[in-house]
Amino acid sequence: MLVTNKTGDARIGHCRICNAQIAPFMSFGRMPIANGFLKPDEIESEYFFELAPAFCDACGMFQLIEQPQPEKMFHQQYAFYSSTSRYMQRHFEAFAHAVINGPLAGRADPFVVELGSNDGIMLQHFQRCGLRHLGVEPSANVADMARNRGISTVTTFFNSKLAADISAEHGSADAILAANVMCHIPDLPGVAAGVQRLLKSDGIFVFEDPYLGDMIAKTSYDQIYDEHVFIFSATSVRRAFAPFGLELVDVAPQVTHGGSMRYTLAPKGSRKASESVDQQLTKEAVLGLDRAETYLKFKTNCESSRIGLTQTLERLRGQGKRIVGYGATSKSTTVINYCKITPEQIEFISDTTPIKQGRLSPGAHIPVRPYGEFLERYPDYALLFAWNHAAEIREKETGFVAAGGRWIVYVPEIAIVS
Ligand code: DWN
Repeated sequence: MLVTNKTGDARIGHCRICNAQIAPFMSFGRMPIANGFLKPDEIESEYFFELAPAFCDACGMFQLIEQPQPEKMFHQQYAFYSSTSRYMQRHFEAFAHAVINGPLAGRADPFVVELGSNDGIMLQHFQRCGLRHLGVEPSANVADMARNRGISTVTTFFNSKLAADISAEHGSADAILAANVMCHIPDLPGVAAGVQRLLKSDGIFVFEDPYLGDMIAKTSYDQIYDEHVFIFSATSVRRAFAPFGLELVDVAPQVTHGGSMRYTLAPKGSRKASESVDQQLTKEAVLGLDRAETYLKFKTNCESSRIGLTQTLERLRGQGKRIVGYGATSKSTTVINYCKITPEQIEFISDTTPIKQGRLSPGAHIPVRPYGEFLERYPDYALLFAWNHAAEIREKETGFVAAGGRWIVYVPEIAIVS
């Protein structure tokens, strides 16, 4: 059953995929919009909801019990631009070329659709190769950026009706792609129906998202926030898409976003599944991803992580150390609010994204400042909120470490490193 709270947001008692009864196994408490970086005069009207995950025993889907309305999260002021990381730019270039040189190779005039195409970080490679493409992106500001770069983009949410419209205008798609998008969509069955409608009978649907197995193994609970209504596994993806005639034919782990999985699906019977699928399903059973006790242990690990981080920050503050956050990530909203981190503990959060600078972090209202301020006067410690970009960041911040600066990390465990 789906009920709405007094602000009209969906709070569920049944699984979004299979309708079995579900209940949260833990709560991270009252949480603001993860990308809701705000101006001081917006504090009064700041929106909160309860961040509480549940695991469906019946179909294995990990999901939020309550998710704010999409319009509260994705809009003209959406604060996340995919192209902020050089590493991610290279990742999406490689993703695009793997599709161009793999499943699209030899096809006459192929047509590619990307769901949640953001600022065009991936589609630009199809455009440069002169391939027919279309991005579907609901956040107007990032969609405008893509269009300004010549990437065909429509500003809307994807569903079965849009699939029919696209198909009527451009024909069926040879490939439908999505990166860090599918896990954001509460009506996954509706999107699966749209994919089924738009995809050619020999087409492929490839998407990647943060992987449940990594999140459990690393206690990276900060992957859980309003936008991520699902955290997928091969088990849950296979079951969720099967009713729409889409079969999981390949899985490939990715290092991005702290551990992701790329899933390839195809119309049933159109392709032979690779061995990777059965291997991953077996791995997930061994990891216990299908068992309720795994999530109770995860809850205990989250609580230990919170205590460890809080104590570390208090100890350093007691020593009079300056601590600055590095990367005003969506993930940091969960950490900051769950651990009740305050502007007294963290002086500011450094971020390279102009739209976040000069604003306050959601919930805790820690100032977000331009990266230049981090460089100008290094703090004693930097709390690495953008831990998923650690390799790229530590490579460029050798000056900080040389000046005696230290990183505070919390994934996979609390540590101070140089
Ligand atoms: O699914 C999602 C993922 C893919 O991206 C979205 N729902 C939203 C977003 O999540 P996030 O905000 O946690 O993503 P990132 O990529 O971890 O965010 C990195 C942040 O850190 C950006 O605001 C840019 C900033 N940054 C920085 O200041 N200096 C990043 C790098 C690499 C840097 O060197």
